[in-house]
Amino acid sequence: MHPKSHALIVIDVQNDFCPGGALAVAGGDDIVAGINTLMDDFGVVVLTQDWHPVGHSSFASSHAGKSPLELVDMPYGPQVLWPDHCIQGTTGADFHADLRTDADLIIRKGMNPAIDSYSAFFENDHTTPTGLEGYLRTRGITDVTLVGLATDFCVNYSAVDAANLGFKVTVRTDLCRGIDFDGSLAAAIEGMKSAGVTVL
Ligand code: VGL
Ligand code: ZN
Repeated sequence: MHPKSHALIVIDVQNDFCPGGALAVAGGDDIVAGINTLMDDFGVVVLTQDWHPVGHSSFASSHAGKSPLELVDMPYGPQVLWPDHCIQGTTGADFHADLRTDADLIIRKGMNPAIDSYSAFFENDHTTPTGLEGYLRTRGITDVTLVGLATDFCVNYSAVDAANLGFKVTVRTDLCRGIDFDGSLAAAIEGMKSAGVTVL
């Protein structure tokens, strides 16, 4: 059992990121049982849920002539375009049916139509907070362990933001799965390590 000051953050274990989903990550469902077991070791568990409105600006379908995995320039910088995924209220946005949801907090992100939000802490403008930092600090959390989907996007951005905010961060890569588009997985591992994240 970890001390009460150490929280588990489970990133986006949702149907659309699992095999058969709109933005399926290979083996995304393989990690569910291990995450459920790991929850027993933590006094504070947070789940995140990617939760986009219809027509979200991160969807290729919202940009004429663009396909998924193409880049567009947004006011906050380059943005990868994705297939429509995790639309609010759809089955694709639901947590994997086997995932334990008896968590302390479920935080939703990606609701702003104009800004994507990979990180559980900030939208992709790196400025607009989700409120998770305040929640963790007021609960006395100093350490966080991250698991979930996808290693190279939402887990990566969340881990780096947490480290930059001063939390002691561990990523359990055995309980994560990546998209690995154009070398993104290796780059993410390097980026997390340089930010001071312990990558296991
Ligand atoms: C994610 C791409 C788009 C993720 C979310 O959870 O890693 N990736 N939206
Ligand atoms: Zn998304």
